[in-house]
Amino acid sequence: MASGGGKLATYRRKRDFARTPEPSGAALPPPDPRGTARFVVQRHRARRLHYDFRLEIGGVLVSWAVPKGPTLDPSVRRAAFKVEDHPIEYFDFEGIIPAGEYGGGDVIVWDAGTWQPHEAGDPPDPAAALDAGELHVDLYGEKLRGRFVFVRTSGGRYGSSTSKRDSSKRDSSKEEWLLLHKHDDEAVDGWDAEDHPRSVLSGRTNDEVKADPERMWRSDLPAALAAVLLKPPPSEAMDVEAVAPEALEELDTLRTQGTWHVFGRELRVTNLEKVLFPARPGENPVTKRDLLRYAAQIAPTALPYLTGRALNMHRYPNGAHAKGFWHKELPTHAPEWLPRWTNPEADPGETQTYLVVDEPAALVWAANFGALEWHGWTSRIDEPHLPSYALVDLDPGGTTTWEDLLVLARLHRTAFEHLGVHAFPKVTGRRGIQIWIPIVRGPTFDDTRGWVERLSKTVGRVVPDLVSWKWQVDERGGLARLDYTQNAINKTLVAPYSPRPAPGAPVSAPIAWEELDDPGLRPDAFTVRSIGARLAEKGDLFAGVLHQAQPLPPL
Ligand SMILES: [Mn+2]
Repeated sequence: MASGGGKLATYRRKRDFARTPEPSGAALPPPDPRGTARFVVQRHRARRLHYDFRLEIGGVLVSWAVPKGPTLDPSVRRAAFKVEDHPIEYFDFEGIIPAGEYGGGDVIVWDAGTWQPHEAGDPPDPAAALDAGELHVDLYGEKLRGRFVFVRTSGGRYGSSTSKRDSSKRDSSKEEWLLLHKHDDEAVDGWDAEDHPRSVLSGRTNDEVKADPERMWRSDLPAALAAVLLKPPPSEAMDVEAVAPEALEELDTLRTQGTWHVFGRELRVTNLEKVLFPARPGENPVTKRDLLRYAAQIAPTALPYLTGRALNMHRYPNGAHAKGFWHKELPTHAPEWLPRWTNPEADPGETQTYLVVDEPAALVWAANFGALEWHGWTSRIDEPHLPSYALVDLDPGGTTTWEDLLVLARLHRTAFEHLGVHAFPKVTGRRGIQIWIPIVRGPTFDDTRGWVERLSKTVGRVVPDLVSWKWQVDERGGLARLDYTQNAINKTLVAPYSPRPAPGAPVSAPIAWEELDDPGLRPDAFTVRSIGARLAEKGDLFAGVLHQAQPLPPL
């Protein structure tokens, strides 16, 4: 079995070293080698065009360069040259490799999915099959499907100069292999990779990625850090301009109500002096005017997480100290310019038409409507049944301390690191922590819910005294719940940067993973008054949720 040893061990050591004391990831089982693992094919224009075919085996990406690309045509055999194993972090890399470096050029994620070994022993041992020079795999990708065979033709055990005894020391990167597709239901005569040139990750071609790359691979850095973002944060990339200073001045000149000209719209605003959030000690209370100002100021940052999604509004028209209620239906008196979506599947009596915050003035309108909390759907309106995130909700119980919750969050951090999954934490603004995992669209809510359930149950088994799996709050004995059931259509978690109904107007704030080790971190520390300075200092720590969509690895 190939292992994650050798040079990859260096990456691992560095990453583990960077972490302060935390529960060991050793409690988590490695991905089952008999189960389904991931594969990726990257179209790589280096000195010569080739396709890098990578299979996840034993914690690394076992790789071949296929000059003409894989094909579904069973009458064609492609030459495939074994190259060095790549770190798992390379799995979803798309971008540029600097000229002059090894492999300098541009890379797209041409296909990705999962695979299973076939006829590789019982239990299957794909690493041993590779060593023996023949591996049969069933691929479940977007482009590549059906059974493929890798066969070594030279440079290995059956090659000219290498004896069987030397096979463990063989330099496998010199091997020549053949790649072919079997005659099966997925075979397509005349199928050519070059006729299918777009990335399954971004929909872009190599030319388009080269012209406007988002990431660069820095091979001098540890794999976990090597994919360097080249783009500005999405708030800027989305081209929502900051609210005009004149608009903020106008808001301050309005008395208790009036017409506000903001983001190119005329908004009727009311009750501007009303206190919506009681004061924290030593602070002034937060009025509706303050909330509208915040909505306008945060819109460029918050909008990328809300656009294209139905919005469930949590309204507190009488303030955070009174009872709130869900309001999903866009009211008939709403201005005509407000973007909206009518759910074609809504039954009579269910919400028909939702607000969609596709422009910044729509967020200000929602705030004026008393929507203190903003909950965008997990799926987009163009495919409401396909989530774009998987969600982990660390929901504290009555006896769960903040330290307990941090233990749970750190265990999840270890799990994601172990799996090579990009995941992004935020504090809720109340007592909890959520983790959002951006995914390439495809899995259903059943899939994401099952995946998060398996992950969280594995984590929960490490600390059974902290976690309850009971459905009813009063049966949980005050323990925390790892709430995978939020992965369902029209279930929502509070959006990043949304205010929460509590004194001082705390907001749900993205955090860096290392902040879990900051003794000063609190789940409700950041408010509508302080989040701006944090953003100016740290940027949008959630940006990867928008940019790093990934397939979920099998669990
Ligand atoms: Mn390559």
